[in-house]
Parts: sequence; structure tokens; C-alpha cells
Amino acid sequence: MPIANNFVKEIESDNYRFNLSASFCQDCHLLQIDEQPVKELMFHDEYKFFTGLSEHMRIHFHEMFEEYFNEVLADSKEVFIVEIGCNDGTLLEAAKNRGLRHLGIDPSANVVARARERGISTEIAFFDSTVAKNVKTSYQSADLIFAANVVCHIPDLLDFATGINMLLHEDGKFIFEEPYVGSMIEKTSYDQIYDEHVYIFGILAIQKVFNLVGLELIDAIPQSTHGGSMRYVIAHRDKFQISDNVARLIDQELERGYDQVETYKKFGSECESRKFELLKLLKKLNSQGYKVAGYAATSKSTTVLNYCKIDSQLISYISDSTTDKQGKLSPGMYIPVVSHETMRANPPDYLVLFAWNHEIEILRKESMLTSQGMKWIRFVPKVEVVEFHEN
Ligand code: DWN
Repeated sequence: MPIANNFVKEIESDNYRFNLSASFCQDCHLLQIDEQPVKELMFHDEYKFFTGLSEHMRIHFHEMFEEYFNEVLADSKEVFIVEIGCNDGTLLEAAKNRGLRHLGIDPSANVVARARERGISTEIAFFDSTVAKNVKTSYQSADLIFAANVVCHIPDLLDFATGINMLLHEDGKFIFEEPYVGSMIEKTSYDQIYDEHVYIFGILAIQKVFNLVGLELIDAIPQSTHGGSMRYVIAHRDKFQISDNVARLIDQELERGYDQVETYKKFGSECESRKFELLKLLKKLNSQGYKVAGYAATSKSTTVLNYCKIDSQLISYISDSTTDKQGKLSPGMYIPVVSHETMRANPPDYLVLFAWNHEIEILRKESMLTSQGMKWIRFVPKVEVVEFHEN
């Protein structure tokens, strides 16, 4: 596999490859990839993902902020809010707009530059226990720490949890969201597995990891974002009542066998079936002379394209809103990336919905194409051609 976000200018100009496979540990309940490229190859000053490109996610993060912020607002002390993996500052903008003391920490200088343009206080760093200690010394302990789609990117979970333990105020909360292992299994969304996602978490695993450093999981709330995520709320031990959600959702995990390696073996064979079904469909459309393109050059699409071996014969281009990806080639399979405007000017017969997790937002945006007869191809939760009609 190539680096999921390494969009290149020329064919074969990237020769770095790693072996993408995953294992499940029945003791700690972590599903994790076996080999991860060094972090500097993935997160750097040309990182290609900007959170704020999705309006739906912007609203989601602002609502998330307001929900927890209101709790700490009751205190008269000066509030300090930290976001780990702040990206372009989409979430922290809500803190800044309220004039609150805040800090975003992210290792990718280019996305941080975007956050700074918005007036967000930031530090460029990979968050770990040393950074946590320094932040606490230079600022204060954090009343709220947020992270969204970040913790599953960090290999040394124990050191990470130690850092949270150090930085979190004794009455504070650490709130984070990650793609949920249960959603991935139920939908066979194998594209959640790529270099940046070291882990796909379930509640059993999260509870164990944070318990090891003296923290406690006090709530778990399912989210529809990113194809099915889980929000976890962590606090210092015995500070808050534990929500009933935790026991209920853990029971559900056990009932569904998310603690059993057999479940993951079955998931593996489901992935193989989806791969053959998608290839079969694309080859059929190609032989019938239809023009097929992709919608959104997501990180996830790198797994789909390389795992299924889909090249520009089968998908002639991918349209994407990220200017840094346009004019480049997709990692490994070298499919050209163009703007949505270019795609709309000469639409294909079929569009493969790579950003299936943003389906509602995208269909709303592209309703004109759909009404003109352009068809969509889904590969999650099953491979199918969909003709959407407006009610
Ligand atoms: O965890 C991660 C998630 C949250 O974001 C990261 N490791 C990287 C990234 O993953 P992804 O690229 O799979 O994320 P998305 O949000 O599913 O897709 C983003 C891509 O989709 C961008 O290239 C922009 C594109 N896009 C688009 O072209 N039109 C997205 C939307 C919503 C659109 O309307």
C-alpha cells in the first residue's frame, strides 16, 4: 500500500510501499494494523486533509463543543480548552468566537497555518506525554480536551493516555470521537483501514486503555458521522457518574462478538467478497462503454483502489474539492484528480461515491447531476448502483 494521502504529480514518483494487514488482540480488544509507516511520512507540512471542507462536519463539531462547553461554563474560573489534532481549527473556532483560552495541537504545519489564519492559538507537535507536560506548565490544566478522528492515528496509546491524565484538570473531561469498530464490521467498510488509522476502536478497548492510567470511561455515545463513529467521554476516576450507555453498549459488543477473533476473520472474508463484486461491476460497465469516475479522493479510497486494483481504465478520474489534490494522481493507482467543476462540465455516466460517509451532503450538492440521469455506485454497505430521485 502507498501512503493514503500521498497524491503525486507523476506516475511512479512515489516508491514507498508498506504491507497493510490488521490483527485483533483478544486480551486488550484492539484491532490494529500490523505495520505503520513512520509518522512523518503521513503528517507533515503538505498534509492533504482539511476538516472544514465538509459543512456538515463543521456544524457537527460546533454542536459538540457547545454541548460540553456549557457544563464548564457554570464555573467562574478561567476555562482552558485544548484540541488534539486541531487541523484547520474548525472545532476551536467555536472557542475562539467566545473569547476563550484555547490551544490546538497538530503536527501538520500547513493545516495549522489555516487555523492560525482564523486566529486560533496553536502548536505544531505530535501530542504525547512530554507535550502534555509542557502545555500544562506553559498554560494550565485543561478543563476540556477534544480530539476527533485523531486518537486512532496514535500508535503509543499508553503514552497518549498518560499525557491526557497529566493535562486534564481534576474535574475536566476528555471527549473524543473515532470510527467505531462495530459500524465497520456491520457495513464491511474495509476502507476505514489505511496507514493513518492504526486502530479501529470499540468500547471494550477504550475502557481498558484509559483504566490503565487511572482514568475512567464515563460515557459512550454513538455518532452517525464518518460512517458510524463513537464518542467517548473520559474523566479522572470517581469524579462523575458513569452513564448507563457504557454497560449497555459493552453488552452489545459482547453479544455481537466484537471481542472474538472469529468475528474479524469473517469480516476479512466479507471484504474479499466486496472487492470482487466492485471489480466485477466496474469491468462490466467498462466493457459496455460507460464512463465511470470517482467522487472524492478520500484517504479511504486509497485502500479501495489499491486493494481492488482499480486503475484509470476502470475509473477515469476522481473529482475532489481539495485544491492540493487536484491536478495530481491518486496514490498507487495513479488516477487523475480533478475539481468538481471540471467533472460537472462533462459528467460521467456513473460516479463511485468514495466519500460515502458524506452521502447526504454530497447528494444535496450534486442533485443537478442526479436529476440529469447520472448514476451513483455505492460499495458500502454493499456494492450497488443507485439512482436517487428527489421526492
Ligand atoms: O481520520 C481521518 C478522516 C476524518 O479524514 C483522516 N485520517 C483523513 C480523512 O479521511 P478521508 O479523506 O477519508 O475523509 P473524508 O472526510 O471522508 O473525505 C475527505 C475528502 O473528500 C477530501 O479530499 C474532500 C473530499 N470531499 C469532496 O470532494 N466533496 C468531501 C466532501 C464532503 C465533498 O462534498
